[in-house]
Amino acid sequence: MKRRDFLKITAAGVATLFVGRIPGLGVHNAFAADQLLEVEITDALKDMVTHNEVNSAQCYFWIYKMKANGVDVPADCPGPTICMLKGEQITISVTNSLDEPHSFYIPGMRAGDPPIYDSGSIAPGQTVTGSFTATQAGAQLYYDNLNAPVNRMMGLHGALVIRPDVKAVGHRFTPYDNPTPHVQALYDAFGDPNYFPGLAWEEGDQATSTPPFRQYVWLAHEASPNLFAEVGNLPPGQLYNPDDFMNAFLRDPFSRTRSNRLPQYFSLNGQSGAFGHFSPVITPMGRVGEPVVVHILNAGLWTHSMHLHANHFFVTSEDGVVHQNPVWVDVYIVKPMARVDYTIPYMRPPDVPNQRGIGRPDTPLLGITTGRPVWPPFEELDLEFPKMGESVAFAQDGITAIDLHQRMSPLCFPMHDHSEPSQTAQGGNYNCGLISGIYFTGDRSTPGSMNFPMDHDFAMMYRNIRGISSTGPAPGPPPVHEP
Ligand SMILES: [Cu+2]
Repeated sequence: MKRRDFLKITAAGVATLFVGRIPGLGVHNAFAADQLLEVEITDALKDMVTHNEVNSAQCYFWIYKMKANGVDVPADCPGPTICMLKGEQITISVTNSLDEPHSFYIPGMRAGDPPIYDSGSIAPGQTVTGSFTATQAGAQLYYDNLNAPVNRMMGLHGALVIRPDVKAVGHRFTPYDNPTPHVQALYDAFGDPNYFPGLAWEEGDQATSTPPFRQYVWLAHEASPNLFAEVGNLPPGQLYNPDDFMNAFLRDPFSRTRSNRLPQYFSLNGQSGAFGHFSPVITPMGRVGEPVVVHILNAGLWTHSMHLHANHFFVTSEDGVVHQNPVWVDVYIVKPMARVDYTIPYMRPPDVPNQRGIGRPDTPLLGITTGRPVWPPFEELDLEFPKMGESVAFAQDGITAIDLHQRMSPLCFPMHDHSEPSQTAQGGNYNCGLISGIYFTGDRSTPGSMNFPMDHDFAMMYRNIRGISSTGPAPGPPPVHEP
């Protein structure tokens, strides 16, 4: 088995390539691809989430390794996220450095649309050059569609996000070039203080490092070190039978020694557990009322059911089709190869509805469950556990008083997957799998709430975002703890 590259585990997350004029999202490893993208199809050995001195925990992958205008993009599985504005063009040159035919393929955004790009079969050692124009807005996978699903599952996949370049007169931007009336109405309501007291989706604010068009990609995949090594060890030119691959990956009997070929690692954007949860390109960080859209792409063979805490989200698009009536839910099914957009409104958590909606000033403000007002957020304050000012004693440890109450902001809530096997690594280690979260970092409409105490994980996330923002201010001292 060749291992042309070695990928160390990192909390940085998958790199993002911005083509042309897209404003920076303030994310790690952001490159402007501009025109020329050189892609090499190669292989790599990667440290996995449980890797440490005792447990080597590595996995073999096939990867798309890229150069943007001659500059190396950090290699990983999946490949970099490519962000484009509708109308922009990219020149792409793909070289196959592996031993069997491979491809670079981007299907159309909607079923029946022609492919955005198709390199066709690229022989070992061969280079295929072409170009494509971003003619449809939305999020889509790029992947190797040969010997399906083997080549894609081995790691040859990544995300492409295309944003509309114009909006309808009198309306706000949505992530779509064909929004339905209800999705348009939802995005029009963002930024309206009567409904969502914060910046609209298309609005940014450099002073607070808040980018416009806040978008994230959750690219789901799962890896089997034993099966992937088996594929990598085949003699040059020999293909792994796809049916055998599916059977091994999904139906191998369980074993206590990890010798089976079932997936052992479940990831978002190639990251698992804490590495995913603390990655600023995976876990959204925002302020009350300031929406983000999360493009969920499932490159794997597993069905997911991703549950976001703190906020219900609107499912605004599915498989490229914008929903007529975006449902407002807290968990939604994501099948293999499915594409689902979660639009997260960033309501103040918990999103306790009043009698006619969420905190609208012109409607009765009584909470459905309590009959008490939902604004100011007494319910949230009451839900602090334990209540503010109360202390907990651990007599057996000689500790008499610890104030354990959880504050309002900054506060991180989890996103976990209701498909339980995905929450583990190597058949154990719960919470080492496909997870993410959502951070609330204050409320710009409430005086004083932009100054908050820092804790370690929040400070790390905040530094990450401020430190690498291409358009925001230089990193400054962290906000101070209010007395
Ligand atoms: Cu849940």
